[in-house]
Amino acid sequence: MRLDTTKRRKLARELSRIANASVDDILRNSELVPSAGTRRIGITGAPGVGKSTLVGALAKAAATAGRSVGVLAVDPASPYTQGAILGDRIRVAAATDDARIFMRSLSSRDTNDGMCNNAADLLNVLEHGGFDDIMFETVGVGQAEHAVKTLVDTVILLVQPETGDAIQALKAGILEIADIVVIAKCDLDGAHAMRENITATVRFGAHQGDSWEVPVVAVSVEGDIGLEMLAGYIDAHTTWCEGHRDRAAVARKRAAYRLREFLVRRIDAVLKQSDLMVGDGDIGAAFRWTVNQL
Ligand SMILES: Nc1nc2c(ncn2[C@@H]2O[C@H](COP(=O)(O)OP(=O)(O)O)[C@@H](O)[C@H]2O)c(=O)[nH]1
Ligand SMILES: [Mg+2]
Repeated sequence: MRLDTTKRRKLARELSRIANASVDDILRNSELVPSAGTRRIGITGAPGVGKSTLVGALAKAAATAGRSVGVLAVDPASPYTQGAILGDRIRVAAATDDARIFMRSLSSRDTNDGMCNNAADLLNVLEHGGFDDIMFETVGVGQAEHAVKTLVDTVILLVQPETGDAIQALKAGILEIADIVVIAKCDLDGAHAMRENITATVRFGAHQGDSWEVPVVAVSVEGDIGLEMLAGYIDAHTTWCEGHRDRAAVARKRAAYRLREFLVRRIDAVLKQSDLMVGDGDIGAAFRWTVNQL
């Protein structure tokens, strides 16, 4: 599939509309386009770990192989706009000219939670762009961690040598959400030791309790190392999902995520009005008042 300018603009406009939609807006048009069943790949990790660069390289490789890719990043620092990757610091800038690639970044709703509004709806809209693959880049903190696990099929977690990333990842339990761990920027010192370390941890944890063994891959986009191997693991995980995941159960989880997000936003809106009531001491009354406002 190739996107012409008209299709690109239309998709970009639709994504903006959904990104800014209130819960009521969404519910008014709640016959949301259903998921098209497109393969969804989540790329997550700390800011600056190399997510956007890796997404650019993976998208470019896919496009070269004739696949089309739609990318959504929840991070305004990600250098994408209306279907392009910005800035010459990204070596894969050529990817942007590829008619098979569409990239878009959005702001997260606040700095702590790392997720945008209506993520489930945005991914469904992107799917209906007709791409072969969808990639979803997030910083993987707060709600974003839960969102990426629920809303994508394959979660790729990036960690970087020479930082506290590995320790942080272990502490935060974020390794738990990974289907594939990437030691990013493996051209930097310490990548090998880190790979050993994380591999041991992942094996020890054997956290998924199923037949998928989480691979730990060292990748450098700068040095063109490990990209093919990573693409191979992504394909292997897709095949594994087909054999081991119940699509109906996945759809139910995604629907539950969507409902929960709407409810949380409504509760937040109501709480903004009920601050004074909570302050006056009668917590039971405040609770009943708040529930009644929903
Ligand atoms: N040495 C090295 N630097 C990289 C590599 N990949 C990305 N970077 C650099 O790391 C910085 C952050 O990259 P970016 O993709 O924006 O990270 P993000 O915030 O996780 O999306 C940029 O300056 C990149 O050029 C790599 O493979 N090796
Ligand atoms: Mg980025």
